[in-house]
Amino acid sequence: MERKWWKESVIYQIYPRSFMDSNGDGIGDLQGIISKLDYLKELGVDVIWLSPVYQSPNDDNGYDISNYQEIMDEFGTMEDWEQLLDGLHSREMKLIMDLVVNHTSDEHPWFIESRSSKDNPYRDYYIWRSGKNGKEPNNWESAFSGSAWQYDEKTDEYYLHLFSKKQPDLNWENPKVRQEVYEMMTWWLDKGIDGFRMDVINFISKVEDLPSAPIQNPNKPYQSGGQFFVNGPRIHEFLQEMNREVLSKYDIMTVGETPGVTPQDAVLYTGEDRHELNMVFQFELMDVDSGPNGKWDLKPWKLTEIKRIMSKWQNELNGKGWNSLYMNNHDQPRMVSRFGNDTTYRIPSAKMLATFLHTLQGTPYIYQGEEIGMTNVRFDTIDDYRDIETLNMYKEYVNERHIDPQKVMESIYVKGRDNARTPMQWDESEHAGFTTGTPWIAVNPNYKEINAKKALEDPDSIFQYYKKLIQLRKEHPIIVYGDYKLLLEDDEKIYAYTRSFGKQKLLVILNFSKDQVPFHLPEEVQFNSKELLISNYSVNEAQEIKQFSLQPYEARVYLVS
Ligand code: TEU
Ligand code: CA
Repeated sequence: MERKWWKESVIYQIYPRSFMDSNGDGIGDLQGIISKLDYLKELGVDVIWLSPVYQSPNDDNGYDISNYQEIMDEFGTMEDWEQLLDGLHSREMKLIMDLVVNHTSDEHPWFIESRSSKDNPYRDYYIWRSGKNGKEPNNWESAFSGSAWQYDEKTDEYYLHLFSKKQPDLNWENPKVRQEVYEMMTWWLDKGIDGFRMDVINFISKVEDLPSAPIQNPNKPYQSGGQFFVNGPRIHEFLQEMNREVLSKYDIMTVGETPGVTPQDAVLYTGEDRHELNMVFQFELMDVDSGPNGKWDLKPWKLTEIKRIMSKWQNELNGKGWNSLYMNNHDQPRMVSRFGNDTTYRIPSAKMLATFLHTLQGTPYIYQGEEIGMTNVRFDTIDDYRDIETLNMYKEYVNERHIDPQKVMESIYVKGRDNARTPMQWDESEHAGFTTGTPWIAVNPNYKEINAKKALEDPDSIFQYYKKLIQLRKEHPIIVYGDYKLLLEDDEKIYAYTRSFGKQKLLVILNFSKDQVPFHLPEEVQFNSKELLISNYSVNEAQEIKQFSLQPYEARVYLVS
């Protein structure tokens, strides 16, 4: 397998609106990020993935772009952006930008032109259809509730929006759209960025005649049309064209956000001979605690299910593609609350989960605040929430489907995206040092106990543990490239696996439970010598490990030979 810098990197995602506010308007900004570059360098991350900072009306907090080549006013100026890029490069860190080209904002000049008349040259930059018997062109639902179609009076047609009404889908069948996107990408790459994270990039190719979906969920007026646009008919053709026209000309990395992707698809997206992308974000792990009616339909996860999913991805991409490794981002609840324990065992469980993500084969992603064990939030009322996905769902479930508001709030507490969007907790001063003004969304009340300042001062903090994991990845190629093999497949509390690389073997033992559990080393794992690389409890290194008792959420990594 070829060695690549993006395989050996650790990537840190910044959601700029919530990272650091430098001018007291309560909204994070580029100068705020610049003031924290030494913090990021201290952590030891290699690449920063910056969520969108382009001009946007912020209907979906920047994922609705009205100008791809201007910086959002609230975030600062293009000069600030240049200063950020220089600040990263001078610290030997790289920058990848968020590419959102499945849709634009409805305030983008292209859409303003497109909606102005049926024969406008930009009409076919978007997906317009006449209604059927006074209704939408088909029964697809939007990810943000309601129909995926919006009626536009002026030309008596509907336009498609898989997300909010203010996020009209671009028509990738139109070669002019593709050309415009490639020119914009080239413009950013020529400014010196180091790659892209590509927003729902596997949605851009839709089945030509946009057929209605079969009724899967009878108690919903609209149905998921996913089978007609997830990994659509021309997706590989489009990505290979994008690679040929743009990506192949630079030493960069790309990661596709691909809901609904399988490992078989991922081999097609990330195989080095495919000339498409370097890696993708899979969603099987993120769906492990969703019931049949989607993410808000809460279901407890099972460790054996997590093992099945992650082992499949480790094994099927080994030598054929490349994994991204994440449990957190701006769309997901906080991992220590979801997969660990955010009360009694917050610190050991956060370290255990970090050990999991950073000892698998693939590129690990850290989402802002994960490195200090930030947790989910429970605001008292829906009025404290900001995310369009949450607010639209609340209206649909409570006002239209008359579901008990408290039950809906419980789903929001567990799965809402604002769990990840409360301001980064820097110190114990007011608003956690994020802003001197009023934050756009309230700070999690636990900031006095959980903040970066405390983490930097505490040698046993989650931050220091992440720093050590990142360092280990640099020192031991086996962690990046070693072959994965699952152990104890049926154990519902212990997740153990080995990584093999030449004569070396890594043994990873993780207790995913709050119980003290006996561990028995499987016969198949034979070795003469062992070296403890990292653990989240103090361990007597001379201790025999053929069988011993694991503490709650205990993690151990041994290098054996
Ligand atoms: O997310 C795409 C996506 O699938 C989300 O709908 C996600 O699965 C869902 O929110 C989980 O609850 C991308 C961006 O990451 C997200 O922030 C945007 O809202 C969305 O695309 C539209 O751009
Ligand atoms: Ca600001």
